[in-house]
Amino acid sequence: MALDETLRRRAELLRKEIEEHNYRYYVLDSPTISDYEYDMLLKELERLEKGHPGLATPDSPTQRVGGAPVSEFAEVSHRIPMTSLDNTYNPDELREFHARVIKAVGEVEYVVEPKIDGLGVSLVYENGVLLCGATRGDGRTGEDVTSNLRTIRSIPLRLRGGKEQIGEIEVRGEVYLPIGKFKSVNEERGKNGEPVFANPRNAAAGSIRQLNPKIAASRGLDIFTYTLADLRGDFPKTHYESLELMKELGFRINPLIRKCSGMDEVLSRCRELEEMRDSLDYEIDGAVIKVDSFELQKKLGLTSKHPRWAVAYKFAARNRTTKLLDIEIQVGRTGKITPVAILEPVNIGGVTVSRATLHNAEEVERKDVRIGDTVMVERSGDVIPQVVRPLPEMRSGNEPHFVMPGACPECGKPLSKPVGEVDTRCTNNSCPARILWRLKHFASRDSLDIEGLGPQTIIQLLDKGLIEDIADIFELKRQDLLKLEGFKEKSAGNLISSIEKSRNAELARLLNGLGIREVGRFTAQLLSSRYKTLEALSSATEEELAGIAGIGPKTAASIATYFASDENVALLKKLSDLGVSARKGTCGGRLAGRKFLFTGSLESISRGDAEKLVTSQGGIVASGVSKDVDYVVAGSDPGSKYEKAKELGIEIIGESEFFGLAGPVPNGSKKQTQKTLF
Ligand code: 1X8
Repeated sequence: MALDETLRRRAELLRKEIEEHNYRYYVLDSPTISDYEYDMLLKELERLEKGHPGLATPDSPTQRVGGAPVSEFAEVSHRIPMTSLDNTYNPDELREFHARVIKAVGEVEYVVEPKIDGLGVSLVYENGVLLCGATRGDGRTGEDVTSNLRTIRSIPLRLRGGKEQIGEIEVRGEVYLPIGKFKSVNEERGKNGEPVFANPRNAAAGSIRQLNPKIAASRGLDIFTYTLADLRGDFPKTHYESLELMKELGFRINPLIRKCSGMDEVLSRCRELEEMRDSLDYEIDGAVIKVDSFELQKKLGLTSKHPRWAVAYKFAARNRTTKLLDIEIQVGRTGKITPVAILEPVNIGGVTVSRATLHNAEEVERKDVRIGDTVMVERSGDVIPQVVRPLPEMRSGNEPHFVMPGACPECGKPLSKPVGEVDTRCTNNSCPARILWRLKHFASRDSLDIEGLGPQTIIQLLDKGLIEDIADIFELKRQDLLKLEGFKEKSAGNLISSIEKSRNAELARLLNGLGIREVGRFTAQLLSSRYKTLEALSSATEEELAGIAGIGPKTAASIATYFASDENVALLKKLSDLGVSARKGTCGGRLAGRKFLFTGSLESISRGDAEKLVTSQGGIVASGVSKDVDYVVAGSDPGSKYEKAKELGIEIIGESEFFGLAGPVPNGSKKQTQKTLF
């Protein structure tokens, strides 16, 4: 075989394999190889294509990231218009919709789906390969955002299941930014002095309309697809079947979609979806109800604007206008100053909102929010409510501008705002607000978890001068506690014994509790498994820390700075003199030091959650089979790792044995909800 042919075949094989892993990771949420192994495959393909440009194909996974920036998007006209849905706002309106359907075509089955609050897009495939991706635009004409959509790993670049011959299809769906990603994108933008996004939908729209695909790629967009159109050949008879077909073709379908017969079932499913609203990792603003049969859909037809066979049932809006009564200054644990809007209380989707973040002084200025303004307030998922914008037409003209004070409202020391930074800070380490935060954080569940030492008790202890820093907690006596309001012999005794218990805390908890900037739970865990003692960590150099996988230069610098401060050294000595010592080993410790390798797909938990469970219990996740692996956890369809593990005589366990060792499945594991998919 000619060399070129060998290389071409290798490239083809790599592309197939990489897309398969993409699918397992991004669509099924059940990867079968480690990130490292995946990167190695991708790197090999990149090298091949770079060395032999003729080998590159448009559906290659290397083409997902890094197309060249464009100056504007081309227009795309939709062959089938992208209609919008008619909205209903209460059960009565939904029953009216049902009555119209019944009148026209008789009894029907419905499919009820969550309505994703994102950005509608269309994806056209030709001969099984993604040809064009466009925004909805005005429904007739959208924008060609193919290079940005390619960066979404759950969009197949090539259809799966040997269906390449399927001809030309169009798939529609909703691109969205997961709420967790929305929070981090906004946090980053706030830090850089860029305007924050009001909600995940704006963030998704802004990301898809990025002219530079590298930026779009960095945001972490995802998609749920929900419509299959224009398929030549064997077309399914119902919408539900078309969803199943889309799943086979490699598309990501929302796991909460259900078939319902009759309006009572539909309404009860809508209520269930509304109840789930706050626990999802994406925003939904309602439910979509569709007639399942395509034949009946066709019979029902369209009005000039909307299909007659589908309707949206909208949940209560997540934004409301209210009065901005004042802007307060909040001092955080690290001294960061946040302007907080004090609002006339307003109910937003079942939650009373009386405070909202304004992020920083620049943001207040940019939005031109003034005290006394009527403002639009928005709440997404469990994110802190935000002031989106003022309504200037409601002004009387007497609304004063906000002025950032020059001194900390808590300690009176001057505030500092280094040139080039966005955040204003109180740099006084002894600022009472900062001390209170530090103590609360130290006693909190993720840190030392001192039961009975809540914010109210801490405030009383500070007020009475019984504590000033975290070490003072360990000098408290029963008599001290009896001086506090609400403390009796029993409660005082209980608190003293929970403080005693935490004197010998796990290193990861102690590290988290110290409140070192950039060191949260995860990093604390990582550091504690690497350095078994606080002393060892404190003598690590910045370079050494930066060399640890998972620790960035900023975190390394922050840790080094923490341990270089005389004040912190004195605090740590005080803790140690009081007998506070970090226990060796890591948090939880049920799996301390034991190494696990996963292969095959797990039933009741996602791979990511299973791995987190291992690390949270002090165990280690291995990426390949080797003699030092203690257990191989085999799910269904285990791969070659299983054979190799058998060869090496490593103990192979199933899922239930794994949970026996590690403890129960944590709540909210993604896989638990996905199990019900179809
Ligand atoms: C819009 C949306 C639809 C669905 C989910 N989210 C949306 N935003 C769905 O069908 N599952 S359908 C739709 C439309 O037709 N405009």
